[in-house]
Amino acid sequence: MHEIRIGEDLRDRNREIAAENREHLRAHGIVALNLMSAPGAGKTSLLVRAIPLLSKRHAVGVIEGDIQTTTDAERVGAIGVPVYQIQTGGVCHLDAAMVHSALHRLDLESIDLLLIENVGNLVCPAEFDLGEDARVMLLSVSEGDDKPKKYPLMFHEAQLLVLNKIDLLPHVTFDLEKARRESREIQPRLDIIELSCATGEGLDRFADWIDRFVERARSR
Ligand SMILES: Nc1nc2c(ncn2[C@@H]2O[C@H](COP(=O)(O)OP(=O)(O)OP(=O)(O)O)[C@@H](O)[C@H]2O)c(=O)[nH]1
Ligand SMILES: [Mg+2]
Repeated sequence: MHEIRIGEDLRDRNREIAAENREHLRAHGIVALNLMSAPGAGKTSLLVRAIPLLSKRHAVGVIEGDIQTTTDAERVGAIGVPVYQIQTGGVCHLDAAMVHSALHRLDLESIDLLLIENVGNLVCPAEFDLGEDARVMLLSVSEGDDKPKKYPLMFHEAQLLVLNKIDLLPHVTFDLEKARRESREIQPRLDIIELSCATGEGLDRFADWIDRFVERARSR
């Protein structure tokens, strides 16, 4: 009973800080996306491949969340966009307070699209609102087509599902149609894009989705 109350207090406090982050971002005209997936599904690879396309139309900034190391921030920073690394020190997700402190360290005047790479985990990140405008979930075909049903919350909370590593389809057992169908059973409004960060196939569709999303978010 006591433990449940602590969990609820934490989540209430997180929601309050997330609302502050959302206001803070809106005040600076920044649209924010939260990228979530299991470890290794390709979040950093997608950032590295897509940011050069996105940078033609948006001023991109990145928050990198990792349990340890700064390797992802270094990979993304090498493209030349502002990056702030959060090392959670063992915590399995980003929370709104971590993003709040990152927002105070980034130059928000020079950004209009903020991409947040969450810690690799199919469970915990879905429970923490960061103040983002939308959640983008990645599922790579090497993880198995049963994941939507096994980890429904993350699929339910996402606006866009990226099915990544489609270059591996000839080598793995993954039923794309089943993954699409079962994801939409969980979230009927889910947009789905298939792509490969290795070959670049589908990256243009991802960049177009972001353009349309940013336009809609701005006109609200
Ligand atoms: N074949 C193939 N490999 C990919 C693709 N996308 C990413 N990878 C590889 O998958 C591995 C993990 O990719 P990352 O981009 O580091 O994945 P991540 O989701 O950022 O991982 P964490 O930050 O650890 O959660 C790397 O070895 C990538 O080169 C893809 O489309 N096809
Ligand atoms: Mg990464």
